[in-house]
Amino acid sequence: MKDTIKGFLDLVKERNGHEPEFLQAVEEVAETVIPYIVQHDIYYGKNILLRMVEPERLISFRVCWVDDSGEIQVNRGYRIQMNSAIGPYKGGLRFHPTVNASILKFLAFEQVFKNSLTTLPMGGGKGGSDFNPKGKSDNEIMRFCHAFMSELFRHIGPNTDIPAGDIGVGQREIGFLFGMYRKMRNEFTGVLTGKGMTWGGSLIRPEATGYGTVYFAENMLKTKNDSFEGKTVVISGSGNVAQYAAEKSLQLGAKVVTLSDSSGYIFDEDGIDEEKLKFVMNLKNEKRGRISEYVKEYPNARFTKGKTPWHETCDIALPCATQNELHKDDAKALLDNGCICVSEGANMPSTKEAIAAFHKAKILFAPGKASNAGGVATSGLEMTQNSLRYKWTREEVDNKLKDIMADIHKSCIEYGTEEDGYIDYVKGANIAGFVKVADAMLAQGIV
Ligand code: NDP
Ligand code: 2IT
Repeated sequence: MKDTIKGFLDLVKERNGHEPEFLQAVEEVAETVIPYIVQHDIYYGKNILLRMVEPERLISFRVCWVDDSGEIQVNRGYRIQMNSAIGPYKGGLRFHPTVNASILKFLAFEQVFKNSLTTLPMGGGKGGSDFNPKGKSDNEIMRFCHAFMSELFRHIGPNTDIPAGDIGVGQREIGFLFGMYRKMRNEFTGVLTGKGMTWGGSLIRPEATGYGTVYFAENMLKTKNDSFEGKTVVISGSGNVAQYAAEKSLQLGAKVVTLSDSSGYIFDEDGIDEEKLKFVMNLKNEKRGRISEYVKEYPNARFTKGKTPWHETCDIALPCATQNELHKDDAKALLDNGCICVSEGANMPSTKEAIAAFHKAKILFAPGKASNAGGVATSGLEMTQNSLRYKWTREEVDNKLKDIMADIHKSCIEYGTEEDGYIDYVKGANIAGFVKVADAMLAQGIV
């Protein structure tokens, strides 16, 4: 088995040797899925995984725009159309200076499995740009988004590829992107998700990723007859996912003690309650400030510069910032301090070594492709409402989200339960996600 996995990974490395994040995501899937393929004749010998690691299409384009000082700026735009066997490409857009083909291919690859897990008919894709939104004026953001969409529009559509938000892309950016798409096509369609409530957006979509991450953790805790009530929660990030993961944790009776951004983290021993969270939402979403400003408003809290929050004591950890933000020594600190549950809100936040440590200690650990799937699932529900030209209530969407997270949890149990009863959610999510896409690919032949 080891040789088969190594042979496959050697081939993938040969083709993608300069893409570390992509290789990391593929390796995790290969290690759990190849043993399953070998045991199942219908998948064996058909190079299905080899087909799945090659994007169906990789689009890279120039984005030129003029900044407020009149200077011409040039950025790189991408869309990775990874797999459309079970539905149109679906996945977010990331605007961040670190964006490159490796990061977007890892995200697109993960998205294929995640979207399959949601139970909805969505293929996988991802895109974005190395554009840095930090410090840009609203007008600069608008000009960049318009320039970006003036090329992307020819590659996407409501039945082809439906982008959404990710790091650096929220409702403001989706608005500017949607405006240019509508103008170029002269069509009002559900081509993007995460839209505003008066122009085709779905209730609960802004909350969905964070809420879903907590719903998934709730499902995991239930297997141990446990809950969020009275638990201490450590959260990284302070963007969309982190904010709503915090909100739902509070609603379920937990105490949230940290939030972070790329400059450091804040620790509030008294707990970040609803009022304090409102302050954070205003600070990050309206004022576009830094998390360190929290301690000016709440002097009992402390700010630790340049560090992540994993060495603070907690019962539950929710990494909600970015990839590879939780390393082996962080995992060790969490375990030493008694953490019993880690639910990933971000994509691939835990390194391979950190996951191995969680598995060895047999704590509850959910990989992002299962636990953060509530965001894209609710995007799927937004697409359904757009097609129906109808709008569900908050309760309707929230109940569907809860059901989807429970279904994903069930799939992980089905494919990930070990002989001793421990649930390996990584294995469960990878195999369950794989089976649906592989079956569709087999049915459709070699295309
Ligand atoms: P936002 O842009 O709203 O927030 C991102 C947060 O993470 C900010 O606090 C940001 O800090 C921090 N962050 C970003 N990059 C880094 C970095 N390199 N090091 C440390 N901190 C960093 O993004 P989202 O909340 O939407 O996304 C967060 C994560 O969740 C990502 O991994 C994304 O892929 C994933 N995700 C998002 C979904 C969604 O629906 N939005 C769905 C599923 C997953 P700073 O402001 O300093 O950059
Ligand atoms: O990583 C993700 O799942 C997202 N950024 C959300 C994608 C979407 O299409 O809603």
